[in-house]
Amino acid sequence: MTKVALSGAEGQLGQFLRPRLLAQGVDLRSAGRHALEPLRPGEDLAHGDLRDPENVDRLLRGVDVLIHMAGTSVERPLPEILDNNLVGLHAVYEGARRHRVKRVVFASSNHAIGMHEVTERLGLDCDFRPDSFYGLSKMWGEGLARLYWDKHGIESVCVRIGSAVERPTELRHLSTWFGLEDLLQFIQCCIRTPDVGFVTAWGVSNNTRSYWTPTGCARLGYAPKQNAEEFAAEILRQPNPLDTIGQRYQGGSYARADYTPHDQRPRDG
Ligand code: 15L
Repeated sequence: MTKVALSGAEGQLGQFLRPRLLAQGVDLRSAGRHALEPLRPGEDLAHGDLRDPENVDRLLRGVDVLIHMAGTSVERPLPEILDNNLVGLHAVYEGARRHRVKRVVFASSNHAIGMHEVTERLGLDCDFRPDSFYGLSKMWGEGLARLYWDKHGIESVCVRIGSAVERPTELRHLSTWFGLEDLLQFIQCCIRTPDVGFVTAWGVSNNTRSYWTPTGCARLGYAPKQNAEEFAAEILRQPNPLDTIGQRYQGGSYARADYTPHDQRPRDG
């Protein structure tokens, strides 16, 4: 039976996935930075800062597939991003190498490409255009995952997660929503598919207004069933919380934050 580890189990997506994967009979080890309360007697748990190789060893011993949800998941000052999303991720991939983990599911983000304008429809081969240090760390993470596949044979699924929330709540979500049932299906595909090699996929539902294509992933057998359009009428009645800059870029508020207006940029020679 496939042994699966889930890091970041105390985070928003980890909290959603952990009980559901257990209920489906997945042989799961869950880990957070701090000790977790067991959801059932004898649940396999680990914890600790993943920059420490001993904690990584406890997380990965005997594991086939790591669902790596740990790390900083929003924009933060650069030193925090460097520690958690670069140093921490490197420690995890080195651990995967020590323990011959077959596959890592790396939670990348749409913010790695968030400076593309909302009028663009992007394929997976689009240029990286990070909208924040957070997005930049996800671009680096995808590069690290590629390195460990090419050089060390560790498979990775880099999932560029859109807006993984229970239901869309603002206009941007009509394009970026990753419904939680689709997220669960996506993770199940990542666990079950025999060989994937290195694959990048959009973590997105089958949204009519998606910025990204394809919304599914043939290599994983992922075929999203949810569509944010179902909520469109309700959302279109509400004001858009983003200002004109935020509305212009796919990354929304991440693109807006710390944005230098054109009249304050360097002048042409
Ligand atoms: C992300 O990557 C973040 O982790 C999440 O908090 C949201 O901001 C999401 O992207 C989004 O773009 O909606």
